[in-house]
Amino acid sequence: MHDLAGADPALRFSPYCWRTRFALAHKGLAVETIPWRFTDRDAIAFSGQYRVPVLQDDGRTVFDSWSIAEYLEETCPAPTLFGGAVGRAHARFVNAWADAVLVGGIAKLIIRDLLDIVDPQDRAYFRASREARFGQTLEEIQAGREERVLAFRDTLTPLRLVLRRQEWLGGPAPSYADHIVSGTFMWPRCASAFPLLADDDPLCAWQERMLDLYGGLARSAVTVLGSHD
Ligand SMILES: N[C@@H](CCC(=O)N[C@@H](CS)C(=O)NCC(=O)O)C(=O)O
Repeated sequence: MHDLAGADPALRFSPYCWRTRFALAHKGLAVETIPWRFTDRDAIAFSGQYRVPVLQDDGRTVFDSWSIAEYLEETCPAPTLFGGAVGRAHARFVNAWADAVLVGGIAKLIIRDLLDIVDPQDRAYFRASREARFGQTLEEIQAGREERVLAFRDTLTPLRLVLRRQEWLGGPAPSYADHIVSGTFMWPRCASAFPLLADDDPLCAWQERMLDLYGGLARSAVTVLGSHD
């Protein structure tokens, strides 16, 4: 699997690659991750597009974290990621919500921090592509985050309401819905020192449970603050 890495090849911070890492671990599948940088376009040209994750399995190439989750569910049905067709449909909503609300919200809080951890070969591309997308400099986008983070935290209320009633978004056991949201939170956890959640946020308990899953896969991830172990 090609996996986005920073200047430190051990620093893996893509929200989409983390969704796939969790999904593979859920299935009990071992994976070799290949560090990839934004400007390593040639390295994944075989997939016909230029975004990671890209999974190669048994001669097949699958890209896009959602498509990879569906591929894994098809090729390796148990333990299930979705819990059936209805669960898959609901997870599709969670995926869309995470991409639109969560990724967008987090980006505006940490985007300048990302410049400090991307590989030097990626810096000019990262700044130019993101500034073109947002129509502002990275510094302008991130400015005022100490106040703005409060409104971001409000957007997480649906998660708190669900997790007040059940241990996982998947109900009694983690499902791909948990991987989507937790994978997205791995992005700021690994790439930025900015505290996204307040210490007393009830979401922290769920996040701690996610960090412990799969032999502490996420807890042992390298972050800008070093290993959290
Ligand atoms: N919808 C895709 C999005 C993948 C994506 O945007 N990946 C980012 C890394 S987090 C990427 O490869 N970006 C390439 C670029 O910005 O040039 C998925 O779910 O996998």
